[in-house]
Amino acid sequence: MSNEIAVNWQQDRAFAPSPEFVANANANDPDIYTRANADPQAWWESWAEQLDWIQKWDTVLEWNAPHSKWFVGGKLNVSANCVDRHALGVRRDKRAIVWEGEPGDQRILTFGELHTEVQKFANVLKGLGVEKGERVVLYMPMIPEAAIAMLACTRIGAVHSIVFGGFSAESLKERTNDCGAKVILTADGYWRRGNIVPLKATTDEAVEGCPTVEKVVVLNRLGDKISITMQEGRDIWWGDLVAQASAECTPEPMDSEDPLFILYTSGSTGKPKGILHTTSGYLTGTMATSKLVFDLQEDDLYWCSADVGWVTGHSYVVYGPLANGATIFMYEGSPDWGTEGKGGARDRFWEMIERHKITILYTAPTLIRACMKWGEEHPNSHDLSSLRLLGSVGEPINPEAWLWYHENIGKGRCPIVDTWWQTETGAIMITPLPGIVTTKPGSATRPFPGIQADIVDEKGNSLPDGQKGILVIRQPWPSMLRTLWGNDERYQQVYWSKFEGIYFPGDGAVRDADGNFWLLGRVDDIMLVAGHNISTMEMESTLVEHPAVAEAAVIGKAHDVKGQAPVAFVIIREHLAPAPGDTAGAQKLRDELKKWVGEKLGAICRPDDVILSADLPKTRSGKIMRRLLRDVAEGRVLGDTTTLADPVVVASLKEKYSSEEN
Ligand code: 6R9
Repeated sequence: MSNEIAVNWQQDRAFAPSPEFVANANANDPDIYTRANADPQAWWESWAEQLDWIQKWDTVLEWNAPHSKWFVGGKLNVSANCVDRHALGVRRDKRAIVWEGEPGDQRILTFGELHTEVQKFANVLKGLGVEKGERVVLYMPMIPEAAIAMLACTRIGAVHSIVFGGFSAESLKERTNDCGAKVILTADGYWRRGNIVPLKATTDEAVEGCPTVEKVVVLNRLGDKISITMQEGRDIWWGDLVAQASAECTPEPMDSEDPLFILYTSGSTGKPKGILHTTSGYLTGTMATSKLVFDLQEDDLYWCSADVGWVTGHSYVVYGPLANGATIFMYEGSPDWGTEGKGGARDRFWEMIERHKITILYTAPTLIRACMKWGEEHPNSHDLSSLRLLGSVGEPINPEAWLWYHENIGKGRCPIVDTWWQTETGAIMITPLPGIVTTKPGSATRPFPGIQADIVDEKGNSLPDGQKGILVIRQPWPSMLRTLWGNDERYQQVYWSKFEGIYFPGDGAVRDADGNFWLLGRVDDIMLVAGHNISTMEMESTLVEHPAVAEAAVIGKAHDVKGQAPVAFVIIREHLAPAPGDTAGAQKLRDELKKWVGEKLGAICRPDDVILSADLPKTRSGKIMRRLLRDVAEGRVLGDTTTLADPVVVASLKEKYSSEEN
């Protein structure tokens, strides 16, 4: 790849942790890195020792690339580690879950109460005939029962597979059939931006085509706000089952390598991949990273805003924090909806942080950029002084968005942990430890202790600092995926065939002279313009540095001479956007942005086209889908749009593209 170093990852702005933060941090000794990396197996073993085991392991790791087994011979139960050991100890009356619904309704569950609910629901599952190793699909809103059901599955050794509640009947059907689930857990519906999302109706449509499904359990979330049909013999009310269930259920002793859950991620092509995680390695990895990366302390109120339908919701809403006995905050709805049905409120997050005194916020760049677009008056009208740590995940965070987050939400006081990882990695892989690492806006900084990340060229040779290349992980780690459900061949081909015995995550990266990693986006998204590798990330970040730009997506479109030509789709901050119909103003802004990029990154990066857009096509977890933007720019029929949050966005961009092309 090209040797050029662009401005964005040469940021000289650096933020060292404050002495006050360092003094109380769970990790504040830099030697932790040296010790962990000198003997990663001993390091992971020291974390596994902090779990409650029914039977201890004999061997830490068996590695027959690309298959790993961790803590071999050990037995334990995930729900016992996330709930029982707290409920039966000093945390019985400590809050485990603080929940708020979109309309403003609230619930609190202590560890003691969670213990009861999990056992009851575990008995419900048993009563439905679910046995160890069998699959249960969850198609649920962000309500405490989602966490209860996950933990109940783990208690009896059932394998859960969560399908995000915003997915279609077709997606639900495909995933349910792929894992062969016996039971689907759902709700009548839930609230989203004041609208009802009719989960049960969608489930009915899906289950028509799901021969393995015997029972559908339906939670009453909306009461008389929705009418649903219950199919005799198949559909049962959640509440009725729980009312009859015993509150005692002994946790099933699970083998370290017994399957814990399957989570489907959409590949850029082909059908979704069923990522399989197993019991002890996953729990060890999520517990360790939660404790050190989020610096969880006994009195924290920790909020990870991800939905449980994504891996972030698995690892950092439920398993990691609860394994540490932390109090988690959960919110059902959208960030621009007020309590009591007040629409258009763009301060809901900040209002809840103030009201609940939330101390840690872990969210995604897409949310931060939306808030930048909406303006700082929203966070500024709230007291955010309870916050002490901020996190980011899901996409590279542009330096400008990082600084906005730091100044407007963290008030310059809270460390930011930009955490790079994947559904496949199970736990955070590259991240600052907030009490040790000096952060730089836009860099995920260092591999977590015990993780051997490197940057290589196409042939797999390590690259020196400052050279853009391909991110790889050289050694196995406990929370790594074990295979793709029912398709080990695809597992080997996707992750292990590019470089023999080395994990290939599919992201580009570069390391700076201080050893910090800068993620450059998916390797498929990196452009080759006139022989130069240009990352979408560096161009997008340069655009976001312009005062008028809140968000940008850059793609390379086929070009006769250059190979690829950069095309930028940008969202303008609302108060600086040209008025509708002001074509001269829009043209001026487009020219200015082209010039801006050309001056900052060099003429080669100057976009051929700049499209001013109200929105960008995103997956439902908020990642920009550049593949579809390439289809738009190259005038192709749009590829698969089923995972889009809002298909209208890309359709209207397609229309706009031809009129604004220049
Ligand atoms: C946790 C999650 C994984 C892909 C990953 C990368 C991108 C996630 C990032 C990041 C740069 C970060 N990604 N976090 N890129 N910096 N902090 O998002 O899992 O949905 O499987 O996506 O997301 O491209 O490969 P998943």
